[in-house]
Amino acid sequence: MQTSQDGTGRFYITTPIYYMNALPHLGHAYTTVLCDVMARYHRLWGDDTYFLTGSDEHGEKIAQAALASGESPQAFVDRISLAFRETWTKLGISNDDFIRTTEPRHQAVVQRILQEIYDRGDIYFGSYGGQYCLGCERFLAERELVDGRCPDHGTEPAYIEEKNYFFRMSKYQDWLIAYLNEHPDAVQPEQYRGEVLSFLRSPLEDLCISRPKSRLTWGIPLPFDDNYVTYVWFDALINYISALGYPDGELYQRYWPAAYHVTAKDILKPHAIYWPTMLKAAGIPVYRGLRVHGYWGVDQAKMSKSRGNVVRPLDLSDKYGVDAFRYFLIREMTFGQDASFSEEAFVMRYNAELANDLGNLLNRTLHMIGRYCDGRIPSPGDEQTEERRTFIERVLSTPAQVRQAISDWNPQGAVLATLELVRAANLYLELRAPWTAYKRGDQAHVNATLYDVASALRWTAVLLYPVMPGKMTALWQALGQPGQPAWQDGRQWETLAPGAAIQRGEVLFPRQELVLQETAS
Ligand code: ME8
Repeated sequence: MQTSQDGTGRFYITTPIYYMNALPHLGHAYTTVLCDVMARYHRLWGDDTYFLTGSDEHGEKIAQAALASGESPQAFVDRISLAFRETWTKLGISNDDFIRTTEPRHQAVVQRILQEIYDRGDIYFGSYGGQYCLGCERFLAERELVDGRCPDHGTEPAYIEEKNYFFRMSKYQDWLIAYLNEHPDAVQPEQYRGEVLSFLRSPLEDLCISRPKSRLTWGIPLPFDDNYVTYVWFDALINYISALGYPDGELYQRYWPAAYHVTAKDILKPHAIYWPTMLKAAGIPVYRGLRVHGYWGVDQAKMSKSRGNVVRPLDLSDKYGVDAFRYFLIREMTFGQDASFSEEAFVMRYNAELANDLGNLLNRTLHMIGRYCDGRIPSPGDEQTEERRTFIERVLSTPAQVRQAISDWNPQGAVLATLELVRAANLYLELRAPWTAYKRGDQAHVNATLYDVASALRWTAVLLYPVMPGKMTALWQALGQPGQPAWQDGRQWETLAPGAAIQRGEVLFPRQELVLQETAS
């Protein structure tokens, strides 16, 4: 059976490399957790998976932030980049590599690609004046401005005119339109693909790809003119292949054909327009897919430093546990749409779904297995009733639903399908009432019921493992299973071996009270 979306059994997934001008917030955590969850699902069913994240360390925005904090740019990015890596470790992120754009391995590839495109005649020297948004680190077309301001940053762009190098992006406009039409899967969800195609209906301008060193020194020098450094996007996008050791690296050969980039909608254009045309100009195949998600707001407002409502991921994971935080992010946001964060909603979901639905099911099941079955997973027996068959069918169809949801880039759907299974198991317990069967001495009924529910819990541990690796390992071990949750293909029911001794440890998801603290911004 082919196991990945590209039919090769391989899966390469990347986060954006975040700007190292401030500490990570909820938005960065979401994309990174999401990619981690996707990578872990693919690893679960045996795909050869590679997961990359990293840091974008050059450019004016970062040089200014370093200046403001009184540090050299290098010392500043060293510090922030370390903070990002520490955050990812604490959030259980299982990336295979972390690329920094200040690393020589990256700079060498950027210079090589610049030279290649220059030699092919697609980079030229010219003069340009335009509206530059520092927040976006790009020139905005007049038609992108709203009331003279950048719609994303709410700031007025600065008019900049200077002599620079340009990438002949306009030359690739027709090619890109044809490519996107022939590869409808390249940019998804559909609304974002539509946005790109609609932007491409107007003429595409060439891309300014340099900054004079007289104005900015914090960047990679152009290999063909030492008076200039590379523009941030031309530098940053290349991380996706420099980290794989382009052009000769084994990792590049192995993973580039299976590449999926994940970003939020703010950087759709650089990823859907600049990057494919850059790749085309350099003679490199286009990535397999760009997957674009929406924006997190906080309590219905935009998250921003000036509003003082920036959500720090470690505050939440320290308070409620890393797995609960990961669960909420994936469960709450529908991929592609915007979502709003509030601690009330977080605690409500936690209590209803993790503490009640899942936590109580586990507590009751372990308690009854302890009491009625000598603390060992009972034998399933051979009862063939309709209600039992229906439940078993239900359990066995869930793994396929989860797998389909992941292949559709619907991780929320994967979580909800598993949650439905948990709810069905709670109903099954009520319906079968093993406690009354025990009183009347019907041990076969008790055993069959508790075996079935324990099997559902076993699958729950497997199916939610990518989202909550720590807690689902604890659940798995509570059921007396060795090691960590493992996927088993096939529809066989008896994957849970009878006789295993259950382990009753700490409560998996203790109920939480909502305590809101004033947090310093
Ligand atoms: O754009 N909701 O870096 P960046 C959801 N360095 N996701 C959010 C978010 C929010 N409110 N805010 C940020 C850059 N993100 C470039 C990328 S890639 C070659 C170079 C996430 O630090 C989301 O993934 O501004 C978004 O696309 C990214 O952070 C932007 O990060």
